[in-house]
Amino acid sequence: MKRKVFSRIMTATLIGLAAAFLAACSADSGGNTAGNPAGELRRFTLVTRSDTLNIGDGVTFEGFTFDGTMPGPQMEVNEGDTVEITVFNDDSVTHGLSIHAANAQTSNYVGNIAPGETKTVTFTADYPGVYMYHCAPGGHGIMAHTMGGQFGMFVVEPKEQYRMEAELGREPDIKIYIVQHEVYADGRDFFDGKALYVMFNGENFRYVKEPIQARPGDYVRFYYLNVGPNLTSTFHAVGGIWDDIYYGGNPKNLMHGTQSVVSGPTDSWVIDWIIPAEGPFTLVSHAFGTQAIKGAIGIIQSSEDAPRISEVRSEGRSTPPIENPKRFVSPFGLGSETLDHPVRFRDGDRMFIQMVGNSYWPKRAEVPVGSTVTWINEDVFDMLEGERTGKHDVVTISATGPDRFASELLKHAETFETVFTEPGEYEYICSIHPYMRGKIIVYED
Ligand SMILES: [Cu+2]
Repeated sequence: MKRKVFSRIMTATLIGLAAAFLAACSADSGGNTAGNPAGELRRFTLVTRSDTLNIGDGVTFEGFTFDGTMPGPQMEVNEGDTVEITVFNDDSVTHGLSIHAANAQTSNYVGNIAPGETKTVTFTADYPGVYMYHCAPGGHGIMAHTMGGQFGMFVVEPKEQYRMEAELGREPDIKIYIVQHEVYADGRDFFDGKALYVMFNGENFRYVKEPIQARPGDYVRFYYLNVGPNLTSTFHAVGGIWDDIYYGGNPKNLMHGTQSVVSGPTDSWVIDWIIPAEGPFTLVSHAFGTQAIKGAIGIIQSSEDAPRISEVRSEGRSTPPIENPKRFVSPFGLGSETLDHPVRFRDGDRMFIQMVGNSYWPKRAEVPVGSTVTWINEDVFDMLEGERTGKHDVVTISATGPDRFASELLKHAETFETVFTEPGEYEYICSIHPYMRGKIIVYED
């Protein structure tokens, strides 16, 4: 039966069940399972939705989540467990789930989940290690939704002990679960790999603001996952050398004594380390300009009298968004004017608006009366349909002037143009990805 995936697909009319699923989620997901005998049935429930999140320091983020946090819930099982994950799509757009801990094509069972629908996948956790999961509506949507905030960590604790644990005869003093991930301002930057922020567990400099407390000599284990979705990280402790590192977190993949671990998108490590002294140890992705300086820094504060903590979990913080954020990051929507600057075109300019990474770019364009504006679809994945495709259109949803426009669905490199005859503000969306928003401001020349 191993490695065999069972599907139990329940089509749903499930508003009543949603509450039950939410309750089940808080009851079942999360929590350390170490000590359970192997081979148990472990049930988890995830809820997909559109969300606005507080990501710290007066900044909010609008995207998609599992269970309302970015990263989503951390799930842990033991090697050999049977894992059942139910996904309820509590949104108006299609979502799904891809779970790397299964040696099986899980998106066949929990991919492409329509609004209001619930699907379940069951698999056995055959390989120990630290795994990524992410949204999987299918096709182009998989990439867009993963960038949009839908990802998390799934840990399969091994039957075989890690070397240091066996040698010391005890579990680590502290388990630190870290998901490194990028935040993008828009789909153009996503294409170009130009992250706005790079975070540990959902917040810039989260563990600089709240250092992780430890004592000299503590046995610390990191579960480190680089979600990406684009950048390759080099995780390092300033003032330390990693004692034991395990690629993917599998006890069979042991190496010793390195200054860093290299992780492409979705790569992971288990790192066992004895804290060598008192003092701060800065945790950092050593890609300084593209990652560390943008948020991928944390601190372990080591002192003899540090308060005792047993774990640091990887879920994003669950706090409601603040009321007047200084910045509103919305990769698919209009975002903040100070981030998503209006681009002012002049008479005689060629005026192109790209559709790229499920966003319009520039999101706001100012054009003189009489302008012809051309939209061009730079998304390449133009197969499939609905949430799974990179085909887009432009449709007016509100206007203070008389001009209205509605294009055909554009495939890659196809264009649509329209002329603006009167001043006004014209807001538009993509009819099949309605969270994509753009604005044309027509001014008197
Ligand atoms: Cu999704």
